[in-house]
Amino acid sequence: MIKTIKTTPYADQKMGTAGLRRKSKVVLQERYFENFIQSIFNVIKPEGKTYVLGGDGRFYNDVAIQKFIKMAVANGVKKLIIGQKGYLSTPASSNLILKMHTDGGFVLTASHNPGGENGDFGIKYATETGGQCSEKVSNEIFEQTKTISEYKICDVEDINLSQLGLQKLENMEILIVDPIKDYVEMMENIFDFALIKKLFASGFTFAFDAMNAVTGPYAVEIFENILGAKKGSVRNFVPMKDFGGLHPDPNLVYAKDLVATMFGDNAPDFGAANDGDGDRNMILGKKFFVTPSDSLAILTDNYNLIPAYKNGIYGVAKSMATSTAVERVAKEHKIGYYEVPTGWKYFVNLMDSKRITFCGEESFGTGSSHIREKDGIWAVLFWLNIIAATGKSVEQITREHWKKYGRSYYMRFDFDGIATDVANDLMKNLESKMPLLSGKELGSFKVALAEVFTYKDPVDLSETTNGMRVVMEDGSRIVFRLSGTSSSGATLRVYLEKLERNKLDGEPREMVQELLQIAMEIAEIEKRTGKKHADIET
Ligand code: G16
Repeated sequence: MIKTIKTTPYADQKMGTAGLRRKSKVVLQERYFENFIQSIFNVIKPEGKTYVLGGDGRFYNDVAIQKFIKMAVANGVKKLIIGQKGYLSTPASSNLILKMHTDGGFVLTASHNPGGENGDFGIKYATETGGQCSEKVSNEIFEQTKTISEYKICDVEDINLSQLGLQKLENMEILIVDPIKDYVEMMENIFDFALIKKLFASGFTFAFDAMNAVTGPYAVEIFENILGAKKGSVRNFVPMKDFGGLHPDPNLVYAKDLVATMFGDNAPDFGAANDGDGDRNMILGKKFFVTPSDSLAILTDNYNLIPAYKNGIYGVAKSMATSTAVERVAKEHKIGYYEVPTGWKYFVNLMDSKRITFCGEESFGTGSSHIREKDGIWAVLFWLNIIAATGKSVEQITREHWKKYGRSYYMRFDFDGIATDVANDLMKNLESKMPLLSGKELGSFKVALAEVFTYKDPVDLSETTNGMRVVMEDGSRIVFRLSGTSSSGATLRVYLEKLERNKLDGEPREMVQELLQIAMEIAEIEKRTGKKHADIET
């Protein structure tokens, strides 16, 4: 039976860089989840449409997914395609949206943010493109959340999400699918699995940390069962509601155990980690870390080693904050090159219009037009394919790359938990200084360009401003941005890039120290936030 329930709005349901992300306790408030889903439905008019649905298994996924199903049927959805037991990684969901030609999809995840009752919960909404909705649509949804007065829900028993196959709920079809099968097939069609199998058969050692999140089952199937990596190569492979207490963000700070393995005695040849919903990746060699910016540049430089790309790629794009390493590769290969605001959604039009094939971000996201999301396992397979084809180690590949293209020493400094008004004032102040910085000498640098970054999408011509950049004459850069994925308060991100053509063996922290000092001063970080140091350095 369909019920219409009266509700009152919540004021804080504006989507950030990737959907809505809030503390679990906020989402647990009565009607909070329902209000948000109904607001989306009011905008996208789901009657007679088909959607993909899944989640990363975090706390509240099981409750929220049942609510979603009952609201979908009450709102006239024709069909839901759901990952078995409610699991789907973000890339697997994007693949299903495209492969099954659905009208869009929903992933219940707060991505790399921690989970559990005291962690975060979130909702990513993708359109029929397989990528997240545009800013225009997310603004329309936000407007709905401000005035919502009722939502529709069907009063029925919970649905059995374990049983594969088709079932019917009132007039809606529910297809429960294996969350892994289609994803594996896609990967087999991109990479040279036979060659990677040979690599593992030759004794190549590997460690993959799924961080107790959704990629565990995908990674066990692909790396151990199909490609033959030694059993036990994949760790933390059982998805848990609170990720076993881990912060499922694959970087040097949060993937501590893996980093210890890779920098310890008897380190495996290759190490990698993925995040909560499987779209981010970190790449490590024996006692060696590859920055996501370098990883994007190296993958792009080696596209011809991969079966799916060997006949050529359209071009490549990066978020503005990502280092310029890939720009040099694009120039060398004479392929298209684009710089977009932070947020994977800005790559979608470039992929759909065949301007780019690859894209990536400093925040551990790399991907291609095989789907419209970043893809953690794809990046790992790409590296394995390069290693299998060249016989070179991660370190060797990266060092040879620096030798050819120069090295962008790159680090990100995060200042967390700043009061929102303090962070906004800091950015406003910085913005007013931008025009005054051009041509100025700052320490040993001379500023070539200082500006608010504005992007005009070449397809829909929409304009977005996001962050500020100070570019030095030698190519080094300082970028300032506020995070769009914090679940409370504000996080100031300061991205530093020191370009070196000859000094290739420096310590990244030392190499960016002067830029850090300059950034702290021009943004008045200590004076405004009371923070002498960043909370997180990656
Ligand atoms: C999301 C987006 C990414 C983006 C990141 C930025 O990542 O999907 O495209 O780079 O947010 O985060 P912030 O605004 O905090 O710097 P994810 O992995 O959380 O979906």
